[in-house]
Amino acid sequence: NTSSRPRVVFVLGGPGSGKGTQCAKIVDNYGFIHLSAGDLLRAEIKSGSPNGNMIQNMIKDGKIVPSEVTVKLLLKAMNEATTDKFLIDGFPRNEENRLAFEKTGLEPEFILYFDCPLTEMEKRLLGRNEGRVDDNIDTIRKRFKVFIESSLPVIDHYDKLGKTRKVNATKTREEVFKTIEPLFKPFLE
Ligand code: UP5
Ligand code: MG
Repeated sequence: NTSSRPRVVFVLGGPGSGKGTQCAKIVDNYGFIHLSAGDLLRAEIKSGSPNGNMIQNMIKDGKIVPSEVTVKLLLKAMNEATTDKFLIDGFPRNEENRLAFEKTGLEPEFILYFDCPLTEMEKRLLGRNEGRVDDNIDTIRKRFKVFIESSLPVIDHYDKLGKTRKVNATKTREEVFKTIEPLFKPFLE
C-alpha cells in the first residue's frame, strides 16, 4: 500500500471473549499484525525487565498496568513491524490508557468489541489450560470487575463516536469470524 500512516483497529472485549482467537484469523486472512498488549506485557516479564515484578503482580491481581509501560511496548512493536495494519488486542483498558494512546496522534479506524456473557467467559478461561497466572477463579473475578468498571466505559466512549462494532461472541469460532470478516475486507485494497 501507498500510505505510511499506520492503520489501527482496537480489539476489545472481556477476559476470554475470544480476542486472541479471532485476531489470529484476521492476521492469516487480512495481513494485519497482531499486537496483544497482554502478550507484550508477559514477554516483558520473561525478558527480565526491571518492570517485570510490577507487571507480574498487577496481572496476577487483574489490575491494569500504567499506560506509560504498555504504550511504550506497543509503539516499539509498531516501529519494528513490516506492515502498517495493526490489531491492538486488549488495549486500551481504561480512560488513562485511551488518553495516553491519543497523545501519540494515532487514531483507531474502529473498535471491534466482542460481547460475551461473564458465565461463558468464565467457562472458557477455566478451560484454557495455558498456565496463565491469571486463569484462576479468584483472579478471573477481579478481571471481570475491572473490565466492567474500567474497560466498558472505553468501549462506550467509542460507541458514542460511532466507532464501536459490537459482535456477538458467544457463537462458534468460525461463526464469529464470518461476522467480523466484512469489517476487514476494505483493508485488502
Ligand atoms: N475460545 C475462543 N473463542 C471461542 C468460541 N467462539 N467458542 C468457544 N471457545 C472459544 O479465548 C479464551 C479461550 O476461549 C481459549 O481457550 C479459546 O480457545 C476459547 P482467547 O481468544 O484467548 O480470549 P481473549 O479474549 O484473548 O482472552 P484473554 O484471557 O487473553 O483476555 P484478557 O483481556 O483477560 O487478557 P490480556 O492478555 O489481554 O490481559 C491480561 C492482563 O494483562 C490484564 O488482566 C491486565 O492485568 C494486563 N494488561 C494490562 O495491564 N494492560 C493492557 O493493556 C493489557 C493487559
Ligand atoms: Mg488474549
